[in-house]
Amino acid sequence: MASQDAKGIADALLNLDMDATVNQVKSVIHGGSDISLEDAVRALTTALETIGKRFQDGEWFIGELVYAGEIAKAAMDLLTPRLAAGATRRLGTIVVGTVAGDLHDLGKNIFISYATAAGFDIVDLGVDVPVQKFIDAARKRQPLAVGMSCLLTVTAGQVGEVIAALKHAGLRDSVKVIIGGAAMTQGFAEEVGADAFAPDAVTGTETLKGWSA
Ligand code: B12
Repeated sequence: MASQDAKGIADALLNLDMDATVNQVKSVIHGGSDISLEDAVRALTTALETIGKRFQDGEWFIGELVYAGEIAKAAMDLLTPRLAAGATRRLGTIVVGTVAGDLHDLGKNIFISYATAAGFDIVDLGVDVPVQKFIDAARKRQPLAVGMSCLLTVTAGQVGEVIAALKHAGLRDSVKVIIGGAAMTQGFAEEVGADAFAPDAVTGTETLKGWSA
């Protein structure tokens, strides 16, 4: 990664500078930078992780966190369609959403960008997704996998409910389930019968590639 340009994007997000972040991402898209689209996503991911830590350490407050999320979303909205256009092979469809009661979407969106870049077609159900919406999408789109994001321990039960509903609908045998987010662990995935837990977007995308092969 040409570190200066990547650092520029990460710094712009860390400085909560919407214009600078968006302009630098546009420059990457239009070939005015030495770094790739994927490097830009990596830079945004690194900055978001730092921002998460600052919040947990009490250095940053909720207003800053929300605005950082808006900036990251604006940048990802520019990058994701380009990443899709650059993917050469179509690897399958993935239905993705953040479970009911949970509004966190930064990690889900990062995962979507990585999976899109790899060649997956994403059906993004958004945040606060009710169980039935996952089931309806799985029935209609017949995806390779359903991906759930969950960051709150109080909403973790939703993951098991979606898996149970997939079984009840007769869909579980034809669809893989992958989960991620701060409230998820490998042990939890095993407990609720998910096929995989992804600690990060890169690992999640690699797991999907394995299923697609
Ligand atoms: C940013 C943030 C927010 C933002 C969310 C902005 C947004 N648009 O998403 C705001 C300020 C809105 C927010 C609100 C709240 N938050 Co909050 N938030 C965070 C924080 C600091 C960072 C999360 C984040 O975006 N990280 C950066 C991304 C890139 O990383 P990530 O989410 O881990 O995603 C990566 C992987 O996990 C994985 N991944 C994630 N999802 C998926 C899905 C799939 C399918 C795959 C394959 C991979 C994958 O790939 C991603 C990229 O590598 C976390 C702390 C933490 N440790 O997670 C708390 C945290 C999750 N929040 C917490 C809480 C309590 C709340 C609130 C209840 C606060 C409140 N009192 O109002 C509300 C909840 C509102 C709701 N109903 O959802 C707690 C949860 C505690 C718990 N155990 O339940 C945490 C852990 C903070 C803490 N330690 O207290 N939050």
